[in-house]
Amino acid sequence: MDEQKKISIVGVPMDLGQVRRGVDMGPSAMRYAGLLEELKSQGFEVVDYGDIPIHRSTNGTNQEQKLRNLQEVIKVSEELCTELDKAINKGGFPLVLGGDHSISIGSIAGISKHYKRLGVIWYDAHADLNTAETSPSGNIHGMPLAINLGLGHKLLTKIGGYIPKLKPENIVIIGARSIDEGERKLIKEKGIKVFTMHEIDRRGMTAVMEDTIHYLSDRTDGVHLSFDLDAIDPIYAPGVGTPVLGGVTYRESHLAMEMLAESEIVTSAEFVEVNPILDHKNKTADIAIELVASLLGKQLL
Ligand code: 4U7
Ligand code: MN
Ligand code: MN
Ligand code: MN
Repeated sequence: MDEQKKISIVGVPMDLGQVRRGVDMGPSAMRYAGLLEELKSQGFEVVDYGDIPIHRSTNGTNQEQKLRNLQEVIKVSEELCTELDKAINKGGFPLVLGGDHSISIGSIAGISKHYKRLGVIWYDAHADLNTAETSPSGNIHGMPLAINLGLGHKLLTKIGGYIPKLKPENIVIIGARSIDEGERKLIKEKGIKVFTMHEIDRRGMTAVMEDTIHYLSDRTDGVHLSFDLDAIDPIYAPGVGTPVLGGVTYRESHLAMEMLAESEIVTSAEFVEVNPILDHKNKTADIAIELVASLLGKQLL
């Protein structure tokens, strides 16, 4: 990384993309875990833009329907999109703190304006490729990747004023182990590259990351890392809303971040789904901070 590289932090205390309270405290938990201090000690200039305001209506809209809290999610997404667009214009590496994964509708809308062929690494136990039609839950945090592909409710896909934000061939999903029927269909239909836990077990994280880096650097002009902490096994990262057994280990995740740092392909990142209420002594936020540090070039020696 360049000397005195600037990191631009934006928090999104969003919990309306799902039903478990607590993930709105994710940005506080990561700041409390020492994010700014860590980055400064690594020699970065850090600008913290604070948190995007979350607008809550008394009961939430569309509560019983297929897109829970739709109006609230739209509003936050538009604001996050604008804020990130401005932050990128001022220079600096955008680092977004979630909040549930619905925030990536707004973050990728703001970021992909700046790239012709934005690539995305979706590091997650889930594929987040549902639409209202396929979703078993109606929770928007299970839909952001589909929305960024232009699939789903028009009010969500058109955030930022353009559709789509991503091309299916510029996406790599890593760590998936809970994929719904509709998502499986979409992955096959669109030819989306997925390294499930099976590939990680079989070939190892080194090979998976080598392939990912090679694949994306050939075809993209920037890469956004969307890191859902539930990709990591709940033994290490229990503070997430939708834990799934059999995840990526702590060390494998560090290795993945270190290889990304070395490759220098990542141009923005977000860390989402940290839920301090479900956590033990803030350890999931601690892990997130350590992973940010590795991603930004921290080495053991
Ligand atoms: B996360 C789920 F059905 N697929 O759509 C859904 F399993 O951002 C879970 O990855 C989504 O944490 C998880 O509700 C969304 C479910
Ligand atoms: Mn997710
Ligand atoms: Mn997930
Ligand atoms: Mn989750």
